[in-house]
Amino acid sequence: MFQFHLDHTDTSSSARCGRWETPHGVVETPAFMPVGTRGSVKGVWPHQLAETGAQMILANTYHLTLRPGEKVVQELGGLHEFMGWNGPILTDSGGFQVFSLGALRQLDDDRVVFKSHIDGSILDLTPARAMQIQEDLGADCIMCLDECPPHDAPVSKLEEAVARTTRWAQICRETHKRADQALFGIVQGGIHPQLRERSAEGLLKLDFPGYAVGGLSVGESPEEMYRTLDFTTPMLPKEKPRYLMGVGRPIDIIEGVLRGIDLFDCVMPTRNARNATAFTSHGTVKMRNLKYQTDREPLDSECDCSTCQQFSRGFLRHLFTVGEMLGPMLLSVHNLRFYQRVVTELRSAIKSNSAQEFRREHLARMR
Ligand code: PRF
Ligand code: ZN
Repeated sequence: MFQFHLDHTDTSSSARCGRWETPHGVVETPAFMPVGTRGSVKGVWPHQLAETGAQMILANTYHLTLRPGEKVVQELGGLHEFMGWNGPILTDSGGFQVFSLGALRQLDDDRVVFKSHIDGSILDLTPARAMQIQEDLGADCIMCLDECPPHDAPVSKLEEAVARTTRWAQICRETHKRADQALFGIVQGGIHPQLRERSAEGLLKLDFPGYAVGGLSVGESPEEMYRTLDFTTPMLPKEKPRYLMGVGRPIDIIEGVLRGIDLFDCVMPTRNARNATAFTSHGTVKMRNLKYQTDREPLDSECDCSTCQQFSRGFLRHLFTVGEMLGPMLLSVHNLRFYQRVVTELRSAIKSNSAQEFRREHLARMR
């Protein structure tokens, strides 16, 4: 279980393509995972997700433990059966959501206490509890409980976060029992080489089946994020999958792949779709714009998604103007297909040693 075969490494960069075997199927890497925070990729049927080329999707421990509760999900057959997605699933551990949703109450050596954003009840998340919840949910790949400080946190706070994340990773490693789940360690340490090194070193001793790079896309500049990847991915074992959490724009995915990242997730394609923002082969466009009122053309003439095969820009604009739910649904499918084409094209570019060239062409097209 969870064999990771590297097929090829690009000669012009650190980009690699591979095949990751999970109990619910193979993931060809580099891969992009759509986000289904509460067990649903908003507005998109599972069969449509598969049609966009999605192989693996992400769900969140924090949201699912609050509602409906992991025991309910377990009772209903586990996350795959519950959400009607029979492919691979990854769950995030909950720590990051506690911080980013401002639910944080108290952070100790051994736990993070938070107040539910739903009913105000107090929840107590320990590394062991994060493992129990994720075992009950039953995803294929689960994450250690970590601490992700904001970008502007003082270095002393970043150091504390690395120490806490390392200690918690140890507990997660010892507590986690399901052999049909891969548990990933998460490297923290902000944009500081020494802290990333310390974090990676502590996690490598625990010999996880894969490693995530956390703590990025939290307010630093794109250049700082790329530089951090420049020195962080080489600290991680070549023969194991590497996952860059919560990133990002299409260009960030390309830059991450060039630096040796295999897995990505981001709410951007679906969240932007709900705000009427479309990714196209020539950059992002706002579908509410009056200039589309009588436009008969498909959203993107170079797109092969089901939305672009059937509907005009004029119709899409109309849906958003009047607030029809079909607007976000159709645009989510289109944006997700755009992201999947980026990673699919990256995989073939890597095989022909032209990942750098792909990046140049992408930037030229977007201008
Ligand atoms: N840790 C966890 N989940 C995350 C992050 C992190 O650092 C990020 C940072 N971009 C997104 N999601 N557990
Ligand atoms: Zn399309």
